[in-house]
Amino acid sequence: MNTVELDKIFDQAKSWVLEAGETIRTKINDPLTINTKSNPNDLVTEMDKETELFFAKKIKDTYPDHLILSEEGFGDDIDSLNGTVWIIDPIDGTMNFVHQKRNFAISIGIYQDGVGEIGLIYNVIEDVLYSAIRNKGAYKNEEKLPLLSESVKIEEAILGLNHFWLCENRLVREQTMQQLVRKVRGTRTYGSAALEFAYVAEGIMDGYLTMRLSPWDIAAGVVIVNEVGGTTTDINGDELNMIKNNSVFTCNPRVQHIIIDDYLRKGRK
Ligand code: 2AM
Ligand code: CA
Ligand code: CA
Ligand code: CA
Repeated sequence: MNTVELDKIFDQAKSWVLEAGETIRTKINDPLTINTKSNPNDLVTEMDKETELFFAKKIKDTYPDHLILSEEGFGDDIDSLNGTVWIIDPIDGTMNFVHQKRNFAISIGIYQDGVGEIGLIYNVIEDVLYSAIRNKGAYKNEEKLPLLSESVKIEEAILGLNHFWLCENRLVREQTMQQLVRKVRGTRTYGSAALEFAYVAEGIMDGYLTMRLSPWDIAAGVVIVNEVGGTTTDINGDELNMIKNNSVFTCNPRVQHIIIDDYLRKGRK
């Protein structure tokens, strides 16, 4: 696909994301229909489904040969990223959407034969769109994001992670994670993987670490973080498989090796 076509798809995707966000904002105080999925804390609402359906219809009408990989079941059943694939999370941070009515995002990554070409993360309530086209830089609304700082040290880093890392888990020894939490300047937990990627891209967090995410949680974030010189792997430093679930570590490369080598690998169970 040439750059003119990609630019057109980007503009189209952006206008749909803004439209879907506007709909969500309009209905934000309406009563919610909430169901649970894999466990009582794994929530889904009618708004998650309606938003995904909105994108699926638009994409299938406009680009009948494009494929969709998405969370709520309106996408295609695909087992490869051949062709053009829209990887969609209609609401990332559903628990925040339900309980807080803020701190959630629409996340869309567009991949061409497995290569992330476009990323869009829309913080709906704040009306802030993080976006990127591969090799063209990343933006926060209309403002170009600078490359990540080259001077950040682990002692001055802010790391996004949730508290399950400090509980008994099957990946890394709790004691090692406690050492990591003490080593860095601070930690944050926002409850939306897409927003945490956006904050790493913005340089207001230096890394974000998670045990298990799906492709739609990270597809847009990977593209956007990449454009500011950030890097994303699994927690062992290995390449992600964008068609499966992965552990994920996205960060400023200046703290990547020390966190992986001295903590995540050293403490591995
Ligand atoms: P979601 O809101 O789209 O489900 C919450 O810490 C982050 O993890 C959110 O980005 C959330 O995405 C994601 N997540 C992935 N799998 C989840 C699960 N089984 N239950 C809750 N959140 C999950
Ligand atoms: Ca979910
Ligand atoms: Ca998600
Ligand atoms: Ca979701």
